[in-house]
This record gives sequence, C-alpha cells and structure tokens, in this order.
Amino acid sequence: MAAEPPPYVVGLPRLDRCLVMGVVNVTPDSFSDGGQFLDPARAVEHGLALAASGADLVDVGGESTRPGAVRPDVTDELARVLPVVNGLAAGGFAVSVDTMRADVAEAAVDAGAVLVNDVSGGRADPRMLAAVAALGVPYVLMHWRAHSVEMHRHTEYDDVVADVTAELRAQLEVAEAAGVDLSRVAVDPGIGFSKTTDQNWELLAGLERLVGPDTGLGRPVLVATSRKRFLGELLVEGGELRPPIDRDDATTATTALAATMGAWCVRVHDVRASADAVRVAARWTRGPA
Ligand code: PMM
Repeated sequence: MAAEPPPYVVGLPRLDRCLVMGVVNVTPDSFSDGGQFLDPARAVEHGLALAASGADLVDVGGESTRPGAVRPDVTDELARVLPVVNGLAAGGFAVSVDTMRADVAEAAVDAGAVLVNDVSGGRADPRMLAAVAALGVPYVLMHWRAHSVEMHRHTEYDDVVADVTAELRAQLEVAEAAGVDLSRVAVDPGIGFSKTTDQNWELLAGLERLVGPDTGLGRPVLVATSRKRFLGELLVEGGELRPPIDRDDATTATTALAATMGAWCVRVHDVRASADAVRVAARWTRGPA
C-alpha cells in the first residue's frame, strides 16, 4: 500500500507524483559517468537533454562520492560546478547543486541553483547548515557517517532502518537548531553510503517505515539507487558485476517501487525511463478512476 503523500518541500512544485532528479556529474571519477561531462558545454548539453527527457530537477555535482574517492579542493569544485549551474539556470531549468561545502552551495545558489543536495546532511562542513538557513532554499539532508575514503568502515547497525531513521532525526534537530526551516528539508537514507549491499536492500524494503506518518520522519524522502553497485551485484553475470551503464533497467524498477512506496523524489541518470515509471506508479496507486 502507498503511504500518504508526504508534506512537500517549500519552494518546489507540489506534484501528484514522485519527482525525478536527473544527474550531471562534472567529475573525472564518478563511478557511473565519470569524465563524460567535465567540459562545461557538454555538461550543460547533457543537463538540457535530461530536462527534455522529463527531469523535474537537474542535479549538478563536482565531487565524486564513489567509495574511496579523494576530495577535490574547493576551487576545483567551484570551477567544475558554477558554469554548468549558470548555463542550466539561465535556460530556466530547476537546478540543484550536489555539494558538501557551504562555499559551493552559496556560489551555486547565487548562480541560480534552487536546491542544495548535501550527501553529508550538514556533517562534512561545519558551516553548511547555517549557510542553508541563510540561503532559505530547499535542502536534501542525506544519512551520512563518513567521507568516501573511509565510509566502508562505518557499516555497523542493529536495525538499519531504525538506526538510519534515528540518525536522520538527530541530524534534522541539528539542522533546526542551526536555523534551517525544516519545511524546506527532504531526507535521504543514503543508499550505498556506509551501507553493505544487504543493508541497502533492507533500507529499500523498509522505505515505508521512513516515509510513513507514524514511523517516519514527517519529511519527504529522496531515494537514489541509480546504477549503484548493489544493483551490479544483483545482476552479476559470469562472476562479473553488471557494469554501471547497464544498470538502468534495474534502476527503473527501483524507481517504480520507491514511487509506489511514497518516495518524494528519485535521483537517476537515465531520466526518461524513470519519468515514465513515476507516472505509472502515480496512476497505479491512485486506484480505480
Ligand atoms: N549518491 C551519489 C551522489 N549524490 N545525492 C543524494 N541525495 N543521494 C545519493 O544517494 C547520492 C547523491 C552518488 O552517485 P553518483 O556518483 O552516480 O552521482
């Protein structure tokens, strides 16, 4: 059964279906599309193509969070992200910036970004939550325990759904204390971040507990499974993981399921298929006409 639609994030359109966020990684080393869009003109072109395919938001990031990734310095991150945010926002598209740094969030919002997507949930940069409070933009607060180089060492949970929910709740309180208006905040369980493959599946199966009015956090939930390793492991062939580029059909299946379970937004690389899937899910859960 679908959960009641969650309260929506202030500043984004309220839709009768799950939103689709398309991914533009302006990085040399992202696991899914690293190096393809380092050139700003190519990245903008790709973002426009995602918008034309039905993305409600285009998420621009300049730091890879693949396991083991080394962080770029802030100057490099700004140089990667800003021309792309500028180019897409100038075209009138809703752009989010995927960053853990307050400096980048501020500059990106100045360049036209309408949402800050922070995989660290405000934990990587001590200035981030105050910056988001001052910017007054919607904010995605993800469950996060450690930077990519060491996140695989932080996968201890008693009950992964309950523990992630509790840690998100605690971080929402920190955000509120920093002045962030929680009506502008969506949460994200952080699929693949300090989670084993089994824990990712457990979180997805328990999504209703995160979304649900009694057990959940009372905030919209973003789900980002796209091309992630746990899908490659599920689809292993001849002892080889299915490569990231061939995980889009499986990603679309997760979109349909997440949307049916009440997710507010999915973050995906292949937008067209997910844009269809969220419409199917919305119609499916609405029931007889
Ligand atoms: N995952 C990645 C990057 N950004 N943002 C949110 N909110 N949630 C995620 O799970 C997430 C994210 C890593 O995937 P990518 O390298 O394909 O962008």
